[in-house]
Amino acid sequence: MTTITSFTPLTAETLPQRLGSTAGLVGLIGADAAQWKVREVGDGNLNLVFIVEGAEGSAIVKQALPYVRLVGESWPLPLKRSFFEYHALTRQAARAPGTVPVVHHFDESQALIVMEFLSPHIILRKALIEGRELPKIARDIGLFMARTLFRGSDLHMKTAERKADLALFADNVELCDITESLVFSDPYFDAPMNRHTTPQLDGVVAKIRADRDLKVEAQRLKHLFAANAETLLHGDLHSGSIMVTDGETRIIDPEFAFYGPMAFDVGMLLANFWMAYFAQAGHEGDGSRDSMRAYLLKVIVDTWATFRAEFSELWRTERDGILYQRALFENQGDVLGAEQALDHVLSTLWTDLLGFAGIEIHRRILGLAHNADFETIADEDLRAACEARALSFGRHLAVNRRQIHSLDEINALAALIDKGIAA
Ligand code: SR1
Ligand code: MG
Repeated sequence: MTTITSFTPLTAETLPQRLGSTAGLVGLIGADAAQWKVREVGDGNLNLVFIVEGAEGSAIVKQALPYVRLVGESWPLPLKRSFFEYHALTRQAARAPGTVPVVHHFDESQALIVMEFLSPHIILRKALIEGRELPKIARDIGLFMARTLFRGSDLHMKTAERKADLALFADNVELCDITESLVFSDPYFDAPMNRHTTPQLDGVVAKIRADRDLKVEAQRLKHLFAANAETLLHGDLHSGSIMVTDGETRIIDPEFAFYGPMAFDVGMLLANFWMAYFAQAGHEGDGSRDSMRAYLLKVIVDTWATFRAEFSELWRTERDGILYQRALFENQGDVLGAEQALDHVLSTLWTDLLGFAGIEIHRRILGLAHNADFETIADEDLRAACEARALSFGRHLAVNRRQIHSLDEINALAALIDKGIAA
């Protein structure tokens, strides 16, 4: 093995030589590094990702780069995001067992994580674009969110442990900054890295930048994101951060992890299901997607129902932190008081998640980082029509969220907008 002390990016050629004595990798795939087959498969915005196959198995080696891969070296980004990803994965594995890839090795100086290669899993976003109706995702993701968000918060954690963790993740500044800028601000002014389907959406974009109510709501939600350190978030929970088979769901890529509002993860996730819904019209070349549309709206309903049920169960059984202590409620025989408090927590979460969902929709169509759901629609007029409908829906979510009381109600509106009956 070559000993390298300062950070050096791996290549498919250098990886066997550099990691040939790494116990966490050798133990997994076999010791004869000369036989390893290595492919770089990273297609995300930030990192290198290698699949390494040896005589005895396979593994993923993920390495951060000192810049944003999507943009290039002109946008430096610290390697420490790999440290936060590693620590987030260990916490998620403890709080929601079986939901994230198993980590076998972490090298902080090389910003690399060796982890389980998930196969035959594919990225959920790709599956939804293909029209695959996966039977387990709503339940699996609903449970993942409830367990990680509840168990990482002051509702459950011991206060000293939680405050130490809060301090640890507070240093993930640059990745928070990406979200603060790209998600909450850039789409609403002429930011240099923005792009949109042009000229088709030019008029819509001008209207959005002049939309005072929408901009105020975007900033109120940014305020919440920046100031409400409620729990350890995944931080980038979209359909590109989830790998699936029909029978299994795993959540990947928590490098944006930090302490923020619970509603952010839930809202971002549901927004990506709604965007998949509005993109279906662009993927109808091979036949009607009506069944897929109905499936996606049901996934949204079922994900939230699972989340609520599990969060409520944890509230009743694992509420051992500093908030809403049992001493004030159950221990005085006031079970209803605890239920009333739960209702308040869930109702705030509901309103906020709708807002975050609306904002996520805007940034995926108007900002730097777009979604394959829309981007793979080759006909630009059709793509723009799908995007315009999603934007109109996203504005309802962000601006009118306090008046929305159920998913049935908002999904009915989504269907009317999708059919061109409402705007
Ligand atoms: C510069 S990074 C752009 C986006 O990619 C990541 O997946 C996050 O969603 C981020 O906002
Ligand atoms: Mg990612």
